[in-house]
Amino acid sequence: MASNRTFTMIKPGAVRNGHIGAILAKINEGGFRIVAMKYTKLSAEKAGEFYAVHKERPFYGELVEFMSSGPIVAAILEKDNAVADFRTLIGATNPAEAAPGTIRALYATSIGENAVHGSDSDENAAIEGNFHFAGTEMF
Ligand code: FUP
Repeated sequence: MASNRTFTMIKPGAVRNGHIGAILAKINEGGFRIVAMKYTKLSAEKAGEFYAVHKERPFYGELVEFMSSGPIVAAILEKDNAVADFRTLIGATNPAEAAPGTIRALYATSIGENAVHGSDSDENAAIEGNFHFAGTEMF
């Protein structure tokens, strides 16, 4: 059975470009309930840890640098079928391929700076949520 939680980050580029409010509105309109949320900044070490699965990829260094370049909004979101429905809401990794109206189509500037993160599985949603939040910060 699909879990009802996913994890997201509004990435530094979208924060810098003033899109926090608009992205939260899309999340709200998409029917997601906020379980946990914080405005924070990843150190390079923490960003590297979060994206460790991509360690061998050519874009890893740039990804870590970008993700630690400024503040982010991290959140756990709840909805039936949360992981899949959130990935539909955000669109393809490459904004040039993202469906019209999706968060990445609207607010991402490139594949590397693609506005938001969305967990790709129930297992990763739980791991990523626990990476950023203590149980006492989830409501
Ligand atoms: P997604 O699940 O859509 O966030 O995409 P991935 O897990 O494949 O990629 C994670 C992040 O790595 C992306 F958000 C941006 C970065 N990335 C690149 O910079 N170039 C690529 O070709 C693929 C991913």
